[in-house]
Amino acid sequence: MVDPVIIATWPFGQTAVNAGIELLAQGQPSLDAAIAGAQAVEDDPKVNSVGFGGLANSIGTVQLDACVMDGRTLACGGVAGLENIRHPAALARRVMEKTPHVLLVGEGARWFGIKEGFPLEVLSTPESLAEWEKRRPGNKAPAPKSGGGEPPFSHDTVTVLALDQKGNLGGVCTTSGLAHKLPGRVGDSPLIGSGLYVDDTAGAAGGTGVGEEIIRIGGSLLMVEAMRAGQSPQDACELVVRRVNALALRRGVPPAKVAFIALDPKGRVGAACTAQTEFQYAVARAPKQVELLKAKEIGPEDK
Ligand code: SD4
Repeated sequence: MVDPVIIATWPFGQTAVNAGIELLAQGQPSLDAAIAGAQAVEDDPKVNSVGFGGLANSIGTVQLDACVMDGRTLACGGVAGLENIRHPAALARRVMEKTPHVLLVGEGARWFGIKEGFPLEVLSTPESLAEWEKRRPGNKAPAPKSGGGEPPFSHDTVTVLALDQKGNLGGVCTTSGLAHKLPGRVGDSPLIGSGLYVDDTAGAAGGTGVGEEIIRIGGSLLMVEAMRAGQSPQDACELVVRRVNALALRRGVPPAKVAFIALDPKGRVGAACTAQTEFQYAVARAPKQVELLKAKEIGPEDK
């Protein structure tokens, strides 16, 4: 039997790993634990970047992105630009399990959710609307221009990676994406290989931050392939951050704020982020043993 472990992005990842480790300790599969953990964050209205209470796009509509992946078989599913359904990760799982497809978008994803019995809801809260208004472009000094043409926002996708007692890996990535994004904009989070990739034979990896920069380098697949080639999860995360930095240099822009986490089949974890991202992540190895850790920051000049 393998000692289970679960890892999730940002301080609210503690909510996710707390929920997920209970299931793992009972012998539940990694994907179930990762989805339960992600859903605890989706349901939290205080987290205004994931699920219910997420920040809206430029025309005031909340559009959610999510994907899930099962490391045993590489089965995966995703939804993008999803409106009015608060549990995009659970719906992504239905795409994986009940359709021959990997990704459903927009109205089609919503239609599928209704068909699957998901209730329709207004996802904005008075608090998320107030925060959205505060962050309206022009309401505040613009953030420094970066590789992603980065507007002022905080980075708050929840990506959850889990290893269960049988040694299988599962992962979830779920977000409302960048606040004030263009309607229809899809980030890295629902894209297999970008926001998430999971393969039992190599490792699991996920990202958060400016999605355009993560998509550009296929961030999560890159990390998993680095682990397959023998790198530790920590080295794999640092490799992709260096890739983001090098690409920003080539493009003549400051590196975007991005962060990555990784977990291998041995239960080793890693995390790294670009400069000034101040990325923290949560790790649980047993119920009541939750740690919040600070990721290594790597700037363009760091070797
Ligand atoms: C996106 N990667 O939509 C997401 C946003 C994010 O922390 O991670 N914020 O680009």
